[in-house]
Amino acid sequence: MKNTYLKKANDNMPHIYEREIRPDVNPGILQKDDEFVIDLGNHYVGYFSFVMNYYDIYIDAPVRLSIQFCETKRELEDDFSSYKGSLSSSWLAEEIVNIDFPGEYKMPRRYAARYIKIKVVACPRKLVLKDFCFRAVSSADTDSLIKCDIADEELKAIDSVAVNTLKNCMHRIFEDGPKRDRRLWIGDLRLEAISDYVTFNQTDIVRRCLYLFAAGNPDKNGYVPAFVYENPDFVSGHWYLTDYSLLYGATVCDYYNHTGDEALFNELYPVVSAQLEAAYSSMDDDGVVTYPGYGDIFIDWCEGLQKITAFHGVYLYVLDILINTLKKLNHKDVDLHIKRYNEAKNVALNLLFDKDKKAFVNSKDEMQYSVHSAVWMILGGAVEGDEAIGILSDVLDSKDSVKPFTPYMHHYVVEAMVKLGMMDEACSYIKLYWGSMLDLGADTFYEVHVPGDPDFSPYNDRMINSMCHAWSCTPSYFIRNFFAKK
Ligand code: RAM
Repeated sequence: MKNTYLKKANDNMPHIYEREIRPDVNPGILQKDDEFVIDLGNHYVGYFSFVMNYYDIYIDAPVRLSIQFCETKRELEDDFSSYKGSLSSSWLAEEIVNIDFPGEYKMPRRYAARYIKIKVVACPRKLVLKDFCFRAVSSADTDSLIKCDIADEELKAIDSVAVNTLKNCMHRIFEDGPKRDRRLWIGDLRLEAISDYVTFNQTDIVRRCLYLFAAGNPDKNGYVPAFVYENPDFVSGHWYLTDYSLLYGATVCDYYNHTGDEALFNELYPVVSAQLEAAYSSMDDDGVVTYPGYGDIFIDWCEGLQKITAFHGVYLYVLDILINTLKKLNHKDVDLHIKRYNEAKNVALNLLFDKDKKAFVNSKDEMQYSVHSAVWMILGGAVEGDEAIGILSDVLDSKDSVKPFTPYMHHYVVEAMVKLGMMDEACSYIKLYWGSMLDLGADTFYEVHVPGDPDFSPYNDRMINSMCHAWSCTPSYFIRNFFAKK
């Protein structure tokens, strides 16, 4: 089966489009210690080349350059040697290149950058660097971008940065970030896929990604891995994030609901149902979906976040989406899933919800009050209507609640608002949150963004943050579905 999935994944390999960016820059005659910056004019992902020549006297030793690729202007000031983060410093895009002869020099690796800082580290003579070329690559066909009539200028600007973010994360797969980690994660895939449907509408890449996870090695509960690698060859990920595994099911349903491709749904349904089965079998004695004793739950990158309630909400949410999809297909398993949904919803209301406080605060989550719990319970349909609006508004307004950190979690806040019909609030939230990245000059939306705390990083060093990140591209999903003229 694994080989069949892999073969089908490869049958859906997207075409890679290329475009040459030739920045107009003339750094003049260069000598040791000179440095200059190339501005590509926008954020791109691709390959860099240039021509090196001597100025008057032939070089009689190699030329050594330091070349730093920066996604944002702020990174131009970064000294990578001071990096102290928890992820490998090898992600930091800085190269020392030694060039033996005059002529064209093509850098072999792919980079994500708007700015390129070049410093002459060592050279025997005066030299000239010219004909800079950045060969930008993406599997997004920009000619097929769906046109969209957005009257509101602010939303229009946000949509355009969101589209750029998605485009620069589209390659052989939906990468999470072209700078880092460059792999396929379920949580990112889902948000990229729903944004793709209203922008480039390229479904081959979605199919490819769905097959790749189906080919992954499940853990002993049946959960698919949180990520996979596929370049040059497929390797199943070694980390299991159980909320992500469940969201694989939502991604398959979204795909079917968008394309009507019943054959693919039926082919992947066993994998989807295995995720729900895994959650069902890992319930605690109270019927709350919980940690399986190994693996992990993601939800958000917040220090100290308690995740049981939110995870139970994810379970309800995915069951709900699955039930609606199976109903369309008159599928034999509808009743089973409805029964499990109702049981899990009752547990949520009886055990995870404090009726007096009107809040999802409970001992399973050490009485922690978080936006995450409320949002996922609302998305899961545990509470509805005015009651849900009150719960969400209170937790967002409270100075004591744990707030979302990543654009990924902010997406689900907006999704909850939309579900509850809070359209003005959803629109303001998008403008406030994603708009505040535009205020910082963003060409693409960031992996993490905490307004007022520009140095925040889940990895203890801002320099490693990815500044073009898949899970941040969803304003296009909201704007094009709910705020643009149809
Ligand atoms: C980070 C990346 C990725 C995300 C995981 C859980 O490593 O930002 O996009 O899905 O976290």
